[in-house]
Amino acid sequence: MFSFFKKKPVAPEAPAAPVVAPAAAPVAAAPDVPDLLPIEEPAEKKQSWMARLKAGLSKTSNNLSVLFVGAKIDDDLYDELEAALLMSDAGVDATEYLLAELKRKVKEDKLLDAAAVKAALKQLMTDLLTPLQRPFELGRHTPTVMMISGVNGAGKTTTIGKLAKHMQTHGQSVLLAAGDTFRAAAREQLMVWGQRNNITVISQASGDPAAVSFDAVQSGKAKGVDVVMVDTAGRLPTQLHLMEELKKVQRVIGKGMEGAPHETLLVIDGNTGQNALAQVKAFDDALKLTGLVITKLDGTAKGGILAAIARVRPVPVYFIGVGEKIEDLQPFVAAEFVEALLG
Ligand SMILES: Nc1nc2c(ncn2[C@@H]2O[C@H](COP(=O)(O)OP(=O)(O)OP(=O)(O)O)[C@@H](O)[C@H]2O)c(=O)[nH]1
Ligand SMILES: [Mg+2]
Repeated sequence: MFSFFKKKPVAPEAPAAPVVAPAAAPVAAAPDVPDLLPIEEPAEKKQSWMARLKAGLSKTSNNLSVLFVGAKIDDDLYDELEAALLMSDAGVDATEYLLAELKRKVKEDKLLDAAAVKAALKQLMTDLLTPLQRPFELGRHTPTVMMISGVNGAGKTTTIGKLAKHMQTHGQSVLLAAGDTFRAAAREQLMVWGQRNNITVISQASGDPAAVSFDAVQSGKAKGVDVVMVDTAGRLPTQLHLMEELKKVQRVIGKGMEGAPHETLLVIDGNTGQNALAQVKAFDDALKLTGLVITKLDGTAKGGILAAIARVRPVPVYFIGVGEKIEDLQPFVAAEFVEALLG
């Protein structure tokens, strides 16, 4: 079973979300929102996704796997494992944590062969990453307002495009705000894309990102659309005035609709190494992120950065991307990811 979005069929004040949406959804505000669970992926599609994820993370998985081939369980193995984890972008904290836990497990369970130690590492990694796994919920608000942030070129606009199309195929109406008002080309890119895909894009030539976002939220409310996604211009966390501008966009969205944005996402390029962790910290400090999207795991990404995030700043990872096609963006599933990393 494979789900892309999780629909929230209960009223906001209701307690914990059910794992599977009941068939008869008692939604007062949006009675015609279709049930989005479960969604079966064709086996061959799912396979090609795993193959791409595996290929993307092959550098790390090769480095880790080779250590365990016919290895003795000794200090040399632990030293090499430490180096391989650090090389994978796991960072010092997660590396030390994983090594200490692994040593404890080896002793406790009296593990004697390398394959069993590798299996124990796999389990530890899965346990570490599982808290990052969180289904993306739709249907709780009308509209669900999402704001997308990130450094330049991380994959924000591409991700918005893919998410919009996925949402459309799940019967959701989508409206986009061209909040990247720095470059005319960025606005054009989104407008053309919107026309081609029959998705309304709110844009303003006179570029104030907060105003565009406000308009989009107002329009989304008036039209009763399901999802409003606000694109923003790329910026570095060190560009303090631009970070302030982003906070303003977020505040003004809240003036357009109370409680919005319901999701504030950070898009990270999976190839950025340890700097990705600095990005998560800085954007989270500024915006209180609700989730991450990690893109470009098909390139030279090493994957260990998720372990670093899990240990140091555990913001949920909603989606991961392994390419530029629509099906290349999928929900993050810890067990799948670890299979690709240590399979
Ligand atoms: N290989 C690969 N390329 C990707 C992926 N996601 C996005 N890209 C590419 O990355 C480049 C930048 O993507 P954009 O979506 O424009 O990035 P952005 O964050 O909106 O960039 P700015 O608005 O300029 O800050 C484009 O060439 C995308 O096609 C991915 O998962 N894999
Ligand atoms: Mg962009």
